[in-house]
Amino acid sequence: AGWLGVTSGLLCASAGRRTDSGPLSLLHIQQGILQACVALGSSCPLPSLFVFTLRTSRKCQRQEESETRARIPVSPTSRPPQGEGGERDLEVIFNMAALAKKRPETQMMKHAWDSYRQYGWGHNELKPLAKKGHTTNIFGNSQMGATIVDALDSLYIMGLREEFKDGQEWIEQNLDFTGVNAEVSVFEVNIRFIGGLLAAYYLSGQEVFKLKAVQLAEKLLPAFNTPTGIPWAMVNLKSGVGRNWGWASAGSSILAEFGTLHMEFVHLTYLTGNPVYYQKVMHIRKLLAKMDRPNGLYPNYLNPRTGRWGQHHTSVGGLGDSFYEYLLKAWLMSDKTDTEARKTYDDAIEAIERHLIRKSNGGLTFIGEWKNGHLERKMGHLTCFAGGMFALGADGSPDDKAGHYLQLGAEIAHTCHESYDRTVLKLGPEAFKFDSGLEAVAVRQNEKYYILRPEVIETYWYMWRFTHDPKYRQWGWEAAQAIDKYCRVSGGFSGVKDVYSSNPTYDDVQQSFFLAETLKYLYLLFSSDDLLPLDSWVFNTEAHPLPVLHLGNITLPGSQPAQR
Ligand code: DMJ
Repeated sequence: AGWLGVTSGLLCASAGRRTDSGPLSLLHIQQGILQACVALGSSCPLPSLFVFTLRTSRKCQRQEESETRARIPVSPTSRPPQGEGGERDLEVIFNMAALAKKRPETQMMKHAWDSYRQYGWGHNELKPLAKKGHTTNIFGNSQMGATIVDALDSLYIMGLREEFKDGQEWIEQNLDFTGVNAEVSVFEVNIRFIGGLLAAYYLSGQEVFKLKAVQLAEKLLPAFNTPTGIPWAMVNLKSGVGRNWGWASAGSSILAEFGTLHMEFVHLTYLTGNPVYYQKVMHIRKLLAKMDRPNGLYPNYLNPRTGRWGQHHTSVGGLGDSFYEYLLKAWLMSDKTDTEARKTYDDAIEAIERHLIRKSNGGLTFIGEWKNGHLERKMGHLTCFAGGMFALGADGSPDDKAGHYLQLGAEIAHTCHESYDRTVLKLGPEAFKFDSGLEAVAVRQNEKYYILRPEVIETYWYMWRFTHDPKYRQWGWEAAQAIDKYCRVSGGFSGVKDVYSSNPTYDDVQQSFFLAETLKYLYLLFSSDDLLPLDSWVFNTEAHPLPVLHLGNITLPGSQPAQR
């Protein structure tokens, strides 16, 4: 019985769940240890076993807390009509989530938020070492509180009530786009601000979030005034003048930018009844469908004046990534009625598998980059999200290949875990190679940094949801511990410049996506599947959950009747 206790503890520790035989108590496991030690005599490693017991008990306790959270009623399908009952739901969720506040992921969130609150409030991001606000060119010179908007739904889900209210108050009083004379990235503003506001609206029912999302979307619309309707990468929120990044091939717009608007824009039309948003993104889709694709692949660059591809560079990481993600998610978000999106996704992935996915000599599956007919055997941290995407798209894939795509997802998760495990800090580099004897390691100094990115943990979470293999929780826990150990500073969390150095320097930026994505995916990884179930919610590329639209016979303004 004693050893059974220890074994059960091990099971609980590795799976993060209670055992079938019922809840474990600390006493139960301690009894097991003592009995085992009596049998082992002087060779009994009592101190280590005691440490193990305490750790195990903590993990089991965390699981029980997350199971309590499972009862949180967050399915959007059961929401009261818009604007009614939001406050009541809020109460229920926050009360039920009281236990969640003790969880390590929540504590990390609190440290990140409190630091931003203290030193960077209202700025877009935080410099956690300098202890002041941080601004990047993606948001121009604005002070639009990107971290507040990006973090809202994570705060909500984690039950951080005061913090959520504080963020809401700031938004009500300060988030006003009318006079903002800043040139912002259309893509970044869409995924972080519009996505964040819409998710906060759907979760809390507070009208203010919807209102602000629509006001902001209006300001982005001039970006679509190009000869082809493919939007500019940047737009000035005041003048409406748009342009592209200077570094992009031949004045092109970027596939992952103009191809990552669909989810938010369809929701905007759904919520407002205004067809314009839906029409803008469907126009992009139609235009792409008519174009020739070299080797069946989508190049990352498209010129919005001429409608021609720029450089033939295809990537599932930076510049390409979320275009593929949004094809799949458009289908999921439409309650699987948007079969055109699904078919486009399947065709794109088929070509990617043929040309970009390989196995290294050491047996690691990787996704390379296609440059003018040549495969570069390098994979980015950003590309690691694809493990989760393949798993999410497995169900519904053609030719009964569900098992194949789930397996591919698992292989990518494994490769990305290796990229973490082969570093000194146990944090993943920005890019890693599979060449000349190299396996999942960065070579160039400017590829060795980790900037609090979420993609690997995102994939662990999807893989956990679809397989319940405890290794994904184990890997997520390793990453959480490494972040807490090496990226935590007194003024928040910072990226590090070299994951292969035991004494790394900081980049002094607390990215808003750390609060929106990295910590949210970690939290979800250790929560029950009932929290934001994947048949009711679809996460935008910034981890903002948007509900599946069960439209039935209703048609969106500007659309054709939905076909099953
Ligand atoms: C996030 O802003 C989004 O996930 C985006 O799609 C690309 N990556 C960053 C975080 O790494």
